[in-house]
Amino acid sequence: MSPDRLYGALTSLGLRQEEAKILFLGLDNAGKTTLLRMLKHERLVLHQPTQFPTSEELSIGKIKFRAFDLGGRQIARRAWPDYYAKVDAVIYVVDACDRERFAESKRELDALLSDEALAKVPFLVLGNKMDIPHAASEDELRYHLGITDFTTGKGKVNLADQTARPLEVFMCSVVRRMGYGEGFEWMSQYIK
Ligand SMILES: Nc1nc2c(ncn2[C@@H]2O[C@H](COP(=O)(O)OP(=O)(O)OP(=O)(O)O)[C@@H](O)[C@H]2O)c(=O)[nH]1
Ligand SMILES: [Mg+2]
Repeated sequence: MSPDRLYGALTSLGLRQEEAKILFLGLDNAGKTTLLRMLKHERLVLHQPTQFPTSEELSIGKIKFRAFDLGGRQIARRAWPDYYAKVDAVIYVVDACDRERFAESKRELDALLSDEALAKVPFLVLGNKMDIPHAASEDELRYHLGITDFTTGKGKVNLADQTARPLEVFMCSVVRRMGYGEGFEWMSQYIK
């Protein structure tokens, strides 16, 4: 996706009075911090596992929103619920190559999806690391996350006719800068 389209996708976030609050969640090693750094600095940086929650104002073009990177290690996950109030969107990152942990990732995603505090919040699931040849396909990831029947479609939505919680899967590679822009574009339709 071109920077212009990504910019366009995020424009709606910038029209708000307050910053949108977006949580970056998912297991450790999924690529959350790498994505955040890429969005913020447009370059690839290597990271230590995130030990403490961080929050940053992100701007892409003139658009600002606040992103919370809470860390995905088991101990860090315990703090996730402290951040659920007034969330505008959740970006749930999955390592699409780490099949051994799909079940664990599904458990955490299920817990998030069934949390009352996040009941109406749009979820963008990013299947990351598509640049690695044995990465799972989008269908495979949907299947293992158990959300095949719950995703709401990638097209433009009629917000007035919205009964199901917005939930979609986009495959991406943060290191190749592919895929997540389309995901943001989809998600931005739901952020009012
Ligand atoms: N091949 C490949 N590796 C990636 C990609 N995105 C991230 N990684 C690598 O995945 C590893 C983990 O990335 P992080 O961004 O630190 O993961 P995290 O989700 O923040 O992990 P925690 O902080 O422990 O929750 C790093 O070695 C990254 O370089 C990608 O698109 N492709
Ligand atoms: Mg991290």
